[in-house]
Formats: sequence, structure tokens, C-alpha cells
Amino acid sequence: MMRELKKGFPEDFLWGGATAANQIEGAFDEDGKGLSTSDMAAYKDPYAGESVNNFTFNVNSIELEEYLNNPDKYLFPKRWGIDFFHHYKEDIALFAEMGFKTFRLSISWPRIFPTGLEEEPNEAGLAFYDNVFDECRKYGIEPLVTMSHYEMPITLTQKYNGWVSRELISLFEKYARTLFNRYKNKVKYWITFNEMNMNLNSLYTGAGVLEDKVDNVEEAAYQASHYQFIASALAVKAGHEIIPDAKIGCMINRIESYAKTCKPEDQLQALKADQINTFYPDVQVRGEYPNYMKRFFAENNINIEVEERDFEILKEGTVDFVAFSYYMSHVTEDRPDAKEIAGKLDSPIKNPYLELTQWDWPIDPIALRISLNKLYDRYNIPLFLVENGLGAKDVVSEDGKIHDPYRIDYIKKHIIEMKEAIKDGVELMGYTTWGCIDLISCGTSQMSKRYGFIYVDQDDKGNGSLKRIPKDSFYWYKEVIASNGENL
Ligand code: BGP
Repeated sequence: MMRELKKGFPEDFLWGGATAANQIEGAFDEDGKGLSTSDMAAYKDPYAGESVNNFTFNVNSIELEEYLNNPDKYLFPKRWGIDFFHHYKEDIALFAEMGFKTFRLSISWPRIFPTGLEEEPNEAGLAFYDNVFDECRKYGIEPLVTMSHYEMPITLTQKYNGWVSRELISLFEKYARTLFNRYKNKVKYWITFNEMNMNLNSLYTGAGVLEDKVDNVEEAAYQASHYQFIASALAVKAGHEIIPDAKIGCMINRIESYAKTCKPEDQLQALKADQINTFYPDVQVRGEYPNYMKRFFAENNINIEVEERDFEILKEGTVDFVAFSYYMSHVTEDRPDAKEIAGKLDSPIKNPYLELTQWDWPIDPIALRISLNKLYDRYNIPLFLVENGLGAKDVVSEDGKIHDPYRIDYIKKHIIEMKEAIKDGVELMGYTTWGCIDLISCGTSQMSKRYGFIYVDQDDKGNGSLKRIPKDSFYWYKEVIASNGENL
């Protein structure tokens, strides 16, 4: 019998929105929270000039010392976020008004273990998330929790240089067990680390590693990733023991790579770029390193420290679903520094067929359908699109409203391709748009790069009333959810 064709979104599809603690919470030193790596992200406005793709979210050891010694000299927008810490009831009520079935948020590790080293967790920090989850449950919103979204206690950077140290595995496992035990009746959907593959782009952001303190940044990135793989697998094992019906996923930043031409060498390069992207879920879904990576390590003289037991742990802690963010596609080609392309995700080649966002990110909904098909064919386990959206400079019009047809257009086109992928047979659990409420941008620490359905009155310097105003897209998305993706 042929399988019945799917016509659209399944009835239990998890529509919602996504955030991260360090980009929304604020209250960076309240209720016993320790300083986090993300609290050191200073506002630099990299997009003011021409160099729009110049990510500045790295911090080196000189900057870290400067920031720690002279905090008053700099603006650190991630320390204030949008003050979700004090506005969560109002914000969750707005998500409920849109009809959210799920809300993706992350827990701030240093809110639970201020330095990461304590034996006992910080009760006030745990209680905060209890309140947040209770508030979600009140409206029937299922929390989707990322355990480490681009942050960790800064003490672990100072003491161990972050994830290049094996010590972090047991500290993370303690943190993970604490969360599972505490929230076992409130949270069913978990993600261990956010966008693990971005370690290759910014080791500080993804793994708390000061790059100037390691001899070989590329090797350090794979070492840190290895320890995170083990920590993630141990967390998956613990989660399944403590919460039998838990669903725990891995997460990558999916970038669909096109070859610049049909020249076979360009096609081969696109395959390599794709392998670097799928390397992370390959390990976390299958529980073993793929052969192409073994060759890549050998040929590029990358030697990472591993222990025999690690490989058993990887097998024992495979994930239940593959979560990913999707913002753009890239174009790649064969060139002398091809190794660089394989190891990194940057792509300087412009795709003439695509329009760009105000931050020069190519807009490519069809690549989302391609990615969904490729990932599902590769893993055959459910997928979850946990980030996607348009960063734009919204303005409040004279009528006091925010008219954002460009955002509606962007999300609509991506939903259409998701639906096509579902018809292709892809199993997609849900869709959480990035920054469902305006928040501090990860890459730029800007407030003015807005993704939300809800406008937050605050500028890049932290001035503003923090008033929340639903945008036009708010009412549109509400109708999308109410019609289960039929009325676009
Ligand atoms: C992802 C991150 C998010 C996020 C988003 C948009 O990589 O997981 O934290 O912010 O990208 O990026 P940006 O804020 O730089 O526009």
C-alpha cells in the first residue's frame, strides 16, 4: 500500500515563536544570577559601515579583561534584553493571544549555577523558570527549552577556557540533571545546545572559548564540539531516564549550499560544505563520527583528544528529533582555499537570483524545502524548524501602528515551502519563528534589528518605555495558526 499523501500541516503541529535567555531576559545580576559569556557582548554597530556580514560576536581575552574591569565604559545590550524577566506574564499573554502552541526559550545556565561550579543550584533562578513554565501552561503553551543558547557562566571561560576543557562535561551534566528533575512535570521538549555548528564561526559565542588562548582555532573548535557532543549525549540519556516521554533534540544552523556552476569541482565543494553542516546531526542522530570527517581531520592535521568511552556515550545518547534554524542559502565554488570553505560557513559569492534583507542575508524560501527534504531523507526522524524570520528596521507609523508587510511576505513564503515539504513526505513537528517578540540581535547586539510580531519600544542604546505593541504581522500570524497554516 502506498502511504497516504499529506495535504497540509498535521493537527498537532506546534506553531509558535522562539527566543533565547540572553537576548530577552535582562536582570543580568538579579536574584543571584552569575555573569554569563553573553553579558560581555558589547554593542559595536558593525552594520553601520559597508561590512554587513562582519559578525562581531566574538570576544578575546584582552576585551574580556577590559569589559570586566570597566563595565561602565561600554553598552552591553544583552545585559538588559527586553526585560522579559519582569514582563514575562504580559509577553506570554500576547503569545497566547496569537494562539501559540509552543514557545521556545532558553534557560540561562548562570541563573541556575552562577559560576557553573556550585554543588547546589540557585533556588531563585529555578523558581523564575517555574513561574515562566506555569504561565505558559496556563494557556496550554508547550515550552520548548534550549539548555544552552550561546551562553554559559563566564567563570568557566576564565577557569577552563570554556568547552576546550573536558571538565565542562560533568558540569553541564549536573546542570542538565538539575533542569530535568526540577521541570519534569512542566517541560517535555528540550534542545541541548543551540546551533552547535556555529562553533566553527565563533568559538566564544558557541563554546565560551577565547580564541587567542588556543594554538589552533580550527582544532579547538572541533575539540570543543567533541566535548559538547559528549555532554549533549549524557544529557539526552539523563533526560530519557528522568522524563520518560521527553523529546530531546540537537540543533544546527542549516545553510543550504549551492554550487556556483555545474562544474563537477564546484559540485564537489558544495557537497563538502553540506557535510560540514550535517556533521553535527550526523554524530547526534547516528551516535558516531561520519567517515568523511575522519578523513577531513586526518588531511587537515586536526587531532582532538577523545576517550574510548566517549564513543559508547555517543551511541547511548542519540537524539529524538533534529531541530534547526533556517535563514539563508549560500553559494560555494572550488577555489584554492577550499579547506577554509569546508571548515567555515561564510560565503562571499552573491546569488543573482535572490533578494537580500536589510542586513544582506539572501532570502530563499525554496532552499528551506530542499533542506527539509535533505535532512529528512538523511535521518528519517522528525524535524523541528525552531528559528526562521526576517530582521528588519521597523518603524512606528503616525497611526501608532507597525506596518510590516515585508515580514508577513517573508514568513508566508517560508510556510508555503514547509507545506510543500510536508506534502513531499517530510515529518515536521513544528515551527517557531525567531524573535517572536523584538529582542537584542545575537550577531550585532542591536535592538534595531527586529524580528518580532510584537514591537518593543527600545533603541540600540537601551532607551525607551519597553512598551509592547502588536505589529500587523501579529494579527496575520494569529490567523495562520487558527487556520493551521491554511489562511496565509
Ligand atoms: C541564530 C541564533 C539566534 C539569533 C538569530 C538571528 O543564529 O541562534 O540567537 O539571534 O540567529 O541572528 P541575528 O540576531 O544576528 O540577526
